[in-house]
Amino acid sequence: VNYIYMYSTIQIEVIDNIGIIKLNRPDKLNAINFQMVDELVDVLNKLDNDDKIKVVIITGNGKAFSAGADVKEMLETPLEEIMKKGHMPLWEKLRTFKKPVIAALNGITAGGGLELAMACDIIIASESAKLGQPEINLGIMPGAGGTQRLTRVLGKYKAMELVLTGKLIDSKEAERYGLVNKVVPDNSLIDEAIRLAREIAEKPIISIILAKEAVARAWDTLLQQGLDFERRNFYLALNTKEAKEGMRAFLEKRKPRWEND
Ligand code: CO8
Repeated sequence: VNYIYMYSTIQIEVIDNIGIIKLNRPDKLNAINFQMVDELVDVLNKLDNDDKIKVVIITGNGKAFSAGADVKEMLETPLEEIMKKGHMPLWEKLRTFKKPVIAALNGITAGGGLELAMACDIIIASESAKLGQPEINLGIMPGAGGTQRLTRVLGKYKAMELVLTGKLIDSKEAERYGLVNKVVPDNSLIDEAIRLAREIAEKPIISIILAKEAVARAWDTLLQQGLDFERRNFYLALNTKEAKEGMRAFLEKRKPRWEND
C-alpha cells in the first residue's frame, strides 16, 4: 500500500499502479448516498489524473457490493434537489473515466449498485454475490442505466423479467447471461481482481486508454460510427512510441520496455 486518501463513505488503497476503492457503509449494505457520490467522483478524478495509476478496482466492504441508492435519503429529499445534486455525476464521471475500472462484486449488488457495476468495464463476482434490479418492489424503477445496459447484455426478455419481478439472481446465472466476466470463490475475490488488474497494467497506458475508449464507444454508437471511432484511435495508437517499441520487441523476440511505468 503506497498511500491512502481519507474519505468517510469509501476507503482507498493503492497497490503499485492499481487503485482500489472500497464502498464503506457496510451497516447500510453500502447504499449509495449523495456523500458517497461526491466522494467517488472526487477520488475518480484523482485516480484518473494520477500518472502512477493504470487500473481501478471498485468493491464493497461487508456483505454487499451495494444495495443501491440510499432509500431513506431518496425518500426524504425533494425531487428538485435529487435532480440538481443527484446521483448522476457518478455515472457521468465513469462514462468519461479514462482508465479501466473492474467491479469486484463481493455480495448483494442491487438497484443502483448493479447500475454502478454495469458502468464499470469488467465485472467479476464472488460465488455468493446476488444481482438484480429490485426497484419495482419500492414502487419505483431503475434510474441509472438499469433498463438500458441490462437489456443490451441480457436481451429484452430476461431484462424484462428481472426489472419487472425485481428478483435477484446468483452470480453463476449472471455469468451465463454474460453480465459477469468471471465467478470466483468468495475468499479469493480481491486477489483475482488484483491479478486481472495487474495483467492489464502490464500494457502501455496509452493503448489501454485508447482501446478502452473504443470498446466503450460500441455501447453508444451505431456500428459505422463505432468503426470510424475505432479507426481513429487505432491510428493514434499506431503513432506512439509504445507502438514502435511493442512491434519492434515482437520482431526481435524480446519483452517490450514501456516508458513511464
Ligand atoms: N438504502 C438504504 N438503506 C439500505 C438499503 C438501501 N438501498 N439497503 C439496505 N439498507 C439498510 C437496511 O435498511 C438495514 O438498515 P438498519 O440495520 O438500520 O435497519 C441495513 O441496510 C441492512 O439491510 P437488511 O437488514 O435489509 O439486510 P438483509 O440482508 O435482510 O436484506 C436486501 C438484504 C434484500 C438487499 C435488503 O436490504 C433490500 O431489499 N435492500 C434494498 C434493495 C433495493 O431496493 N435497492 C434499490 C434501491 S433504489 C435504487 O437503487 C434506485 C437507483 C436510482 C439511480 C441512482 C443510483 C444511485
